[in-house]
Amino acid sequence: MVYTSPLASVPVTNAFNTTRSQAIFNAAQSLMPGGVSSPVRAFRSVGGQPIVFDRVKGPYAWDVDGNRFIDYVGSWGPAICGHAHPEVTAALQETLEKGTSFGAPCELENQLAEMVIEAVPSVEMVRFVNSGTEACMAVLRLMRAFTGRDKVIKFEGCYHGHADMFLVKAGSGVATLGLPDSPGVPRSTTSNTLTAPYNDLEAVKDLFAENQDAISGVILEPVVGNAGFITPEPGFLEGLRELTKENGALLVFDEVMTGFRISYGGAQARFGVTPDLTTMGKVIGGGLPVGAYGGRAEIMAMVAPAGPMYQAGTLSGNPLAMTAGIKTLELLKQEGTYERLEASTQRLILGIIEAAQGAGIPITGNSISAMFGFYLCEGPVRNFEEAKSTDTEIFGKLHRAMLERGVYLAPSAFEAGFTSLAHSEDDIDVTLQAFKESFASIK
Ligand code: HOZ
Repeated sequence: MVYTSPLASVPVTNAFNTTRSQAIFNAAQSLMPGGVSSPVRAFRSVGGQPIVFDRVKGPYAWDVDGNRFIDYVGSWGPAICGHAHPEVTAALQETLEKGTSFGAPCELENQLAEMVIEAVPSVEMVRFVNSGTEACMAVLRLMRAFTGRDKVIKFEGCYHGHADMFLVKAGSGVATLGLPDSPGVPRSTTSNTLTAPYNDLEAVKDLFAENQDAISGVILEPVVGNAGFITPEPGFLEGLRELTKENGALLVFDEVMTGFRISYGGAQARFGVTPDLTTMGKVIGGGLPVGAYGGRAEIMAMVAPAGPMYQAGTLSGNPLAMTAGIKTLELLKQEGTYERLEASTQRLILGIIEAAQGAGIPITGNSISAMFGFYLCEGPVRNFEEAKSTDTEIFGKLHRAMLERGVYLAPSAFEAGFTSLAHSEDDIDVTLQAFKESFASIK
């Protein structure tokens, strides 16, 4: 069967019009489940139909109808230097000439590995994979292999990809769609997954007491980005470090979102708490599919072929992904990067809060470096249960009103927002004006 574009008879227009997006998305329904390759982007929780992207550049995305949006999703995190940064694309073009995948060692892997090891305090050795999900899946096996224990503690609302053992009280799409834990995951698998509320050290203590010598470790997003945006309370990360040590268990930071975003060394460098293992993705791939896990050399020595824990991947460490990662980290390493990101993102979130308050809409929000989020409810929000108080109906209306004003927010009340070095002060001003008008229009 030959694919025929549904756009053949649809004219291109300039005003805010989504005719072409609608035609493409309608056609996608019979081709892919829900019309998408990943659930949240289907707009199910905000209503309406998704915008179908045509191209991205800097802080902007253009849809197939020719509308331009200031983008605060940034491909869900990787685009921290702005989309299609000229230095990244130039480097990619050069590498492309040499081929796309070797399935054999390449020197670029050494280069990116050295950069990651130098930057991230916990990482003495690293293994590259192809996504954050893959990194978390592998790290879980490594936790169990190293400790000889099967159980793991995760937090409600934290998302560590879609591997079986993590689909328990998970964030991201699972939270967005309000799904119960997924069918198809054997009960025998999730019986080893213990959960606690985020920011609740006592609950973790109790789990260790009830499961003595059975818990391989604790995994968490050191700053949560998959249940909206939740920051760790003072002492929480430090407390987990102590508890895991006392109980002979490993501490794992899932820095797929926060790595090279919260600071160059990730959340662990920013908060001064060093886990045993770390997972990464998004930014280190500079917009190409990459994941990585790393940690103490003694633990990483378990990974095949150095050790017996098996994990492999045909496209892992491919030259294109390594190139985009190296260039992106080089750009981020420049003087003043994180100060700039911190200041503009803070101005953004404070402006959003002011706009909501001006319209009499309850709001609580926060930002760290180039990551931000808000809930449409009274704060504080310290865990997923509290996050669920956000008014998802108003959020849906806000999302639509912002789209109409040329701003693309994550189509979910339970996903963090991402800024980039390409977002100018003018872009932030335009965004804040759009928030003001949108809040006023929906109250
Ligand atoms: N899981 C990602 C968000 N945390 C991607 C969602 C999507 O692309 O639909």
